[in-house]
Amino acid sequence: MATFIDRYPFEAKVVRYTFAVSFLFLALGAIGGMIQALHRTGYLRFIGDITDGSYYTVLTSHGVFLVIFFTVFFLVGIFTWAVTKELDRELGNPRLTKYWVTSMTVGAILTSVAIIGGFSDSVPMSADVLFTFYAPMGAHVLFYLGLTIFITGSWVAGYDWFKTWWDWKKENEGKRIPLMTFMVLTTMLMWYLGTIGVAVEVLFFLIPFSLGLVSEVNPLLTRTLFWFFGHMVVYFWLMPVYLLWYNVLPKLAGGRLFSDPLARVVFILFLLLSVPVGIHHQYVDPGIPEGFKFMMMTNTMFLLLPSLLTAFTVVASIEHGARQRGGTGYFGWLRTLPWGNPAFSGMALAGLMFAAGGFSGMINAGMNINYLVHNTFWVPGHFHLTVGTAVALTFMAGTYWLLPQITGKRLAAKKAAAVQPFLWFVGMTFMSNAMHRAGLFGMPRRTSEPQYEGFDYEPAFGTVAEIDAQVVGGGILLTLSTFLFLYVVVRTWMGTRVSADGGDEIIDDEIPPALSGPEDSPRVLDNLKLWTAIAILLVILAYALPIAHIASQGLYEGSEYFPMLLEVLTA
Ligand code: HAS
Ligand code: CU
Repeated sequence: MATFIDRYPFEAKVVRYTFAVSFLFLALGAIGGMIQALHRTGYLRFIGDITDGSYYTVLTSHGVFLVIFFTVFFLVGIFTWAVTKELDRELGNPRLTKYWVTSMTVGAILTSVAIIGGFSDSVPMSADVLFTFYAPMGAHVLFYLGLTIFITGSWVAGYDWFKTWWDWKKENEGKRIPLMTFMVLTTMLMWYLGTIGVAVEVLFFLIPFSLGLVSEVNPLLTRTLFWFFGHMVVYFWLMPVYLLWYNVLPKLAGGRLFSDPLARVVFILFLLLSVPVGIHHQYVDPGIPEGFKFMMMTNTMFLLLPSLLTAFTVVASIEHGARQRGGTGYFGWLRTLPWGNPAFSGMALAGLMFAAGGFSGMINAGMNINYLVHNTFWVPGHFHLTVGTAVALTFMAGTYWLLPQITGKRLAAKKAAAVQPFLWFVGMTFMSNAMHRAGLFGMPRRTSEPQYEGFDYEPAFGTVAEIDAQVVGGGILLTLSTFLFLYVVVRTWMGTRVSADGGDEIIDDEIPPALSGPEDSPRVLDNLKLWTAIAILLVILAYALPIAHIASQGLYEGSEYFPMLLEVLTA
C-alpha cells in the first residue's frame, strides 16, 4: 500500500515544510524558556534586568515563538495531512496552498525580526509586548504587520481545506463529513469567528497607535478585543491535539474510537462556546460590570463539558484498546498499553497532565478564586500544563507517528524517542507544580524580579529556595527533552528513504473506524451553517453590551485620528 508521501508528494512537502518551521520556532522558544527559568530564580543571570527590558524581549520571544508560531505552523501541517488523507484527494489549488504557506512564513519572519530587534540598542525596533499584546504597551509596527500577514495566511489555509471538502462533497452526495475533516472545518469556523477580535484590535487600534497616528487608545477596549480572541486561541492550539487523541491515540492503544457522534458534539460545543467566555481573563479589570463577568463565568463552566466528554471518550477508547490486547482488572489494563511507543506514551502522558491543567483551569474560571491567583505564577503553572504539555507533548508524539509518513523514512534514534516523553512529564511535574504553589503565596508572573524588596514570602509548606530549585530543575529536564525530540527529528530526516512497502511504521497509517460510527448520530450535527449561525448569535449576546459599554468610554485620546477616520468613512 502506498504511503502518504507517495500518494501525495506535494501535500507531504507542505507538511514537511510547516513542521520544519514549527520545530525551528520550538528550538528558539525553548532556549528562551531556559533563560527565563534561570533568570527569574536567580540561578544564572546574563540578560539585562527589568530596567533595560531584555528580560521582556526574552519573555516575548519565548511566548510568541512557542504559542503562536510553533503551535500554528504545526496545526496547518496536521490539518493539511488530515484533510488530504481522509478525503483521499489532493488540495484543490497548489497556487493557493503556496500563497498561504508563503504568507504565514513572511508574517512570522517580520514579527520575529521586530521582537529580536529589542535586543539591540542600535536597532530602532522592539516589541516587548508579550504574547498578550494589548495596549497600553506598544510594539514596532512590524510586529503587528507580521501578525496580520500571518493570520490572513491562516484564513486562506482554512479556505483551502474548505474548498477541498466542497470538491469532495460534489462527488460524494449525501455522505457524512468524515470525522477528521469535520474537526478541521469546525475548528476553522471557530478561528474565523474569534480572530475578528484581534483583527479589529490590531487594525483599528494597535497599528494606528504604533504609527503615532493616535497618542492613546482605550486600553480596556484593546484588552477586551484581545481576550475575545485570546481564549478561543487556546482551543485553536488544543483542537489538533483532540484530533490526534480521538483518531490516532485509540489506534495506538490497539483499539478503536469509542464514539464518533460524541466527538462531533464536542467539536460543535467548542465552536459555540470558545469565544463568548473571553472576559474570564478580565475578572479583575475595573470598568467591566460584574454582571458581564458573571455571564462569561457561566459560559466558561459550560465549556468544561466538551473536555470532560473528551476525557471520557478517549479514556474509554484506550481502555477498549488495552482490553483487546488482553488487559484485565480495574486498573490492570493500564499495564498492557504500549508505553514503549513514544507516539502512544507522549499522547497519553500529555492527556494525564491535561487532566491536572483542566483542574487549575476550573479554579481560574471561578470569579472569586481568580482574585487569589490572577497575575501570579499560578497562571504560568496552568498554561504549562495545557499548551505547554497537552499541546506541545502531543505534537511531539504525533510527530513520531507522522514523520515516517511524510518523509518516507523510518523513525530514527528510537531509544531517545522512547525516553523523551517521560523526561518531559517528570520535568513538567516539578516545574508546573512549583509554579502553582508559588502563585498561591503571591509570587507574581511576568517579572524578572519576583521577590519584592524587604518582604519575605511565606509558603504554606516548603521554602522559596526549594520551589526555585524545582522550577530550574524542571526547566532543565524540559530543555533536554525538547532537544532530544529535535535530535530524533533531525536524525529521522537525514535517514534514507525506504521503499513504499518497507517498514511497518511507515505503512501503519490506517485509522480504524469508530465503534459507534457517524451513522449513529443525527445528520443535523453536520449542519455547519446552523452551528455557525448559533455561534455568531451567542457571541453577539455575550459581547455586544460589554463592548458597547467599554467603547462608550472613548476609543482614542489625544488625536485627530478618530474624527479623521469618521470623516473618511462617512464621506
Ligand atoms: Fe486556560 C489562563 C480557564 C484550558 C491556556 N489559559 C490561561 C492562559 C493560557 C491558557 C495560555 O478562567 C494564560 C493567558 C495569559 O497569559 O494571561 N483554561 C481555563 C479553563 C479551561 C482552560 C476553564 N487554558 C486551557 C487550555 C489552554 C489554556 C486548553 C491551552 C491549550 N485559563 C482559564 C482562565 C484563565 C486561563 C480563567 C485566566 C487566568 C488569569 O486570571 O489570568 C478548560 O478548557 C479546561 C478543561 C479541561 C478539562 C480536563 C479534561 C481532561 C482530559 C484528559 C483525558 C486524558 C487522556 C489520557 C487522553 C476538564 C481531556 C488518558 C491516558 C491514559 C493512560 C488512560
Ligand atoms: Cu481562557
